[in-house]
Amino acid sequence: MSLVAVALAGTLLAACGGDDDDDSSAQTTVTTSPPGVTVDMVGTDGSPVGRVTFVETGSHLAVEARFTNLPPGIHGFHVHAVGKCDQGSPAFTSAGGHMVLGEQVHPAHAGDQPVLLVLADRTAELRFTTDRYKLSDLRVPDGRAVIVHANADNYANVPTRYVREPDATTKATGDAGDRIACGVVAGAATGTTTPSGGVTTTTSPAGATTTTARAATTTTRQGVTTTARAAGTLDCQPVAFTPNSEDAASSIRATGLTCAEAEAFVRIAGRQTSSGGPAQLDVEGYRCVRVRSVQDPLPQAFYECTSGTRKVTFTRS
Ligand SMILES: [Cu+2]
Repeated sequence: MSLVAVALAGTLLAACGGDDDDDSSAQTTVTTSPPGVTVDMVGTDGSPVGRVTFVETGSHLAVEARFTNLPPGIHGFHVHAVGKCDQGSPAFTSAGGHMVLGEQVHPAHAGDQPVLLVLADRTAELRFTTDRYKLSDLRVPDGRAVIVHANADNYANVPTRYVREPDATTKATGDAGDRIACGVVAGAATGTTTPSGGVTTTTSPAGATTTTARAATTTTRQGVTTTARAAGTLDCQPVAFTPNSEDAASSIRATGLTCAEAEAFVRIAGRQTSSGGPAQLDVEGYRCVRVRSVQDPLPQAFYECTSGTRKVTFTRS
């Protein structure tokens, strides 16, 4: 569950000098550690089942996965939106839908990846490179989750001779089924400070994100605490919501409240949306209207919800 800087060392040998007698100039060794993260994977009973590493190689990420004790066969293998691997039934739905950067549908989600082939001896190894996301996309404040599914991922490739077209679930999930292994990519781990008043400033090492929420001041007078937030806009991460855990708001913008509050809001409002979505949502204290609806190729709905200076806009995809 920990975020560990991967110490896959690149070794640079700088041979010096010629055939002279100066022993001290024989060679110089410089060791560097490419930025990366290591993710420990667990099964539905919490037992370790493997490890996945993500290491920056040039402009791409090299992904290496090793597993033991998984059911033989082909399994969907994705990065999911939220760094939470809660047990439960069904397991690991806390990880939300596939990681989406911008507006994407399966199999073009940023978190969509090659499937995992588990051998008869229940082990699996997979190496690939991806340019669909960067370390900074993994090291967001809420983290991400790596998920192995029970079934294969059909990448929404359902031939039209069988059905008119793949339905929304297929296009969102690839029908990869239950989640049988999960590992947390921890959020940005260093230099996080949370002063009073809800100001969150996160500074991260190279390759990670920097997120700065707007300023806030908290005053307490005669036992009444007032938090005044300065105006500002936050582009928050996608958030998955029930009842279909693969459903996700592809992005959230918020003013007057934190990303965590915006995500909590979307978890409520999102439940009422479906496909193109209704014209209005009913969330106590808010006025929510659909401002746009598109079919590209899945239905998407864009909502604006306001309550005084508090405003959440989100895309239901
Ligand atoms: Cu998945």
